Amino acid sequence: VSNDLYPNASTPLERKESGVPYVRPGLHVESYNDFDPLRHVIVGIADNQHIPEACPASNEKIPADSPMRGGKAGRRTQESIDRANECLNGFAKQLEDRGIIVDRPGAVDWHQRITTPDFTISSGFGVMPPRDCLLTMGKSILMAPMSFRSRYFEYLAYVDLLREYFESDPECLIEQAPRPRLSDDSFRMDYVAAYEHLSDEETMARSLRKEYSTKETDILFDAADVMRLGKDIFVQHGLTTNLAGIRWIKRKYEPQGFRVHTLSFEDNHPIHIDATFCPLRPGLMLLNPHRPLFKGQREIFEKNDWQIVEAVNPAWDNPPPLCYSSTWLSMNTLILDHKTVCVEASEKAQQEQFDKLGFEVIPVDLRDAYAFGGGLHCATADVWREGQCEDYFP
Ligand code: ABU
Repeated sequence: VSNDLYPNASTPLERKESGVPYVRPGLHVESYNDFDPLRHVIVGIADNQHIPEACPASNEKIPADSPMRGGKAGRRTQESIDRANECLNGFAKQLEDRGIIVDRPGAVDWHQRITTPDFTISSGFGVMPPRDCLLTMGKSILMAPMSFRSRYFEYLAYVDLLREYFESDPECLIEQAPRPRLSDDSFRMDYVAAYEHLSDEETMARSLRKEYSTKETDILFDAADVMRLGKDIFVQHGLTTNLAGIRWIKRKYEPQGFRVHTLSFEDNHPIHIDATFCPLRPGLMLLNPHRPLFKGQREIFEKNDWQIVEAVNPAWDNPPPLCYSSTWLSMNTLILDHKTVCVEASEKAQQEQFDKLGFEVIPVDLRDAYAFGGGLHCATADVWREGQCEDYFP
């Protein structure tokens, strides 16, 4: 892959040429939540990003009137890639200036058509956002079985980095969830065909009945549907995570002492929990007021004296052009420790809310990278946070 296409990617050539995975003394992999002191993180890159053709899973997420649904497939403009990288690199620098180690994903040629025995699609997606692909659970990092066909090979961008982590930290384990097939049998194709003609009320009714394009044929989840709170893991059932995925997470992690809970929200496009219900520090959650929790699902938090506060409205009425996410990326923040939070620079009301909640707020210019896969939490994946696996819900 040409380095010119991936100026921000990691894995310098000399590491590869030596043929020996690079060992980084002192490197540590461990994280149990999203709020303990952050020491090491991966930040995504926008290099060579494409808008793939819509696929059965992405179709449900792309707004009916969006140009991404049809004609816009292809490489994003160089101008937009450069601007997104300016934002992502600035964010990485702000983290490094605070002593946090930052890694970037590696280069994979996303321009190529992807073909497996089960499907074919115009291109890959890119290497934003790492949060969807990588699930750091304690001392292991798991590559998630994602449902968008364009993201089938996204894990390749992390293989070299993860190999380094494995060689550098003798306790680190690298894992891969079962690979899905993503054939037409994996999806309700009638639903896919009908989707763009459905009203918001109809999509909401389907969502409340838990009917999504994804069937239960494959084991599917995005790592960003998983919220880690020490011994408790909360997983959102929705567009990108099916019940088989949640059962797999249960069977994998419960024998290790974790407790896995399913969460559902009144949301007509439930995708990724990190703009819906976000842990801020022990005892405090931020809830999207437009996506209330299903009845009975607040109890575990309230019984354990956790406060749930509603997020203030986003600053913007619409997401930026060619963006897959909603305006609620306003609450998609990166917490650096129990008192410090990175918030998008234009989200003044969200910054004020954090200020009142007792946080030092670090504004980060990231809106022009939103279209590449999300906000500050989406754009990152934990490698190491200090702290242990606490029991917050005894
Ligand atoms: N990846 C987070 C997107 C959530 C949202 O669109 O609200």
